[in-house]
Amino acid sequence: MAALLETEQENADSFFASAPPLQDRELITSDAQKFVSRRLQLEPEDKTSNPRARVVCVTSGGTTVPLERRCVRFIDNFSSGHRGAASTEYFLKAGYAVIFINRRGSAQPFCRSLPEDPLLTCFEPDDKGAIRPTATHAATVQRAIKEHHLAIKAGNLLNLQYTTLFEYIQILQIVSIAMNPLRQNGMFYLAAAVSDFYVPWNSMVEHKIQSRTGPLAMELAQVPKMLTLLRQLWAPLAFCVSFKLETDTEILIKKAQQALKRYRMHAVVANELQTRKQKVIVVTDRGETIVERDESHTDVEIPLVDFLINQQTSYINASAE
Ligand code: PAZ
Repeated sequence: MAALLETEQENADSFFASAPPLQDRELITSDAQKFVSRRLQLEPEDKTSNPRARVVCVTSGGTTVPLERRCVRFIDNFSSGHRGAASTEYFLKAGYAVIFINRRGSAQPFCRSLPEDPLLTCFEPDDKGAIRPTATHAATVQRAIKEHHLAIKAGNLLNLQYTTLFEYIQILQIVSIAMNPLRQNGMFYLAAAVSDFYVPWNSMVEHKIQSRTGPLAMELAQVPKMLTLLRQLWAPLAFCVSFKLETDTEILIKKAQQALKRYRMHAVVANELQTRKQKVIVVTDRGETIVERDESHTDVEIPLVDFLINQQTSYINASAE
């Protein structure tokens, strides 16, 4: 295990050394640290069962892998961000503070029921030219704006955005290290779809790849296994949940079990592309639990978040013994 960690550390070091510097690095670091320290200062009476002492980092959306430094073309990973946005709402409802690391332009908490182009669809000018929500959307718009502002104002929601794989991994590292002092009260809920392969920055061409040179052959490097570093170095005591998406149901559970073991996750949420909104299977070292949305067709994230909160409570209680 020590040798594996050393290799992953070396891979990660060369990834970070060659990655383009993260814009606003200092600001993101201080925002994450301040956000966490507010929770650490809460000092609730019973830290073991009080969700208000807890912070969850929800990752959401898909990372891009640029093919050129002045990026015109990129490889993308599928994720609408719905899972992450919905889960953020339910964690907030349960009393958690949420650091929401999400892909720019992907689904946002409280906005899921708004149409795709909310600014143009949900608002209209009145007789005097003032802009107001349309009658059809007024209630939804008001609820979305009110709940979002409430969460931000109360210091319960921190929104950090990425586009590229380089940004995602650097932000995740900053947030993980900032969350380390929370110990077992930290949770990682890693629903983002993260690329397994990338073009290292130091071997990437500067300008747009030209098509006149014929077919394009590229070698992609493997992304270092950041989950190993998160679990063993960045925030080793936090409760850690990763996600496994497959399109072939035959291999889904096996892959999730492998991830559970390899990265020492506390839970792996297995889901299949077509049915991901109806059903997920949570794999832990105690076996598999099917979690489905109920007959009223509410979000599957309601029972999923609930299940994971209970798992974290058991983990905290067991650590306190
Ligand atoms: O974002 P979304 O709601 O469209 O989909 C969620 C998901 C399928 C991306 C997520 O549940 C997931 O499985 N993420 C990890 C993907 C992976 O295996 O890399």
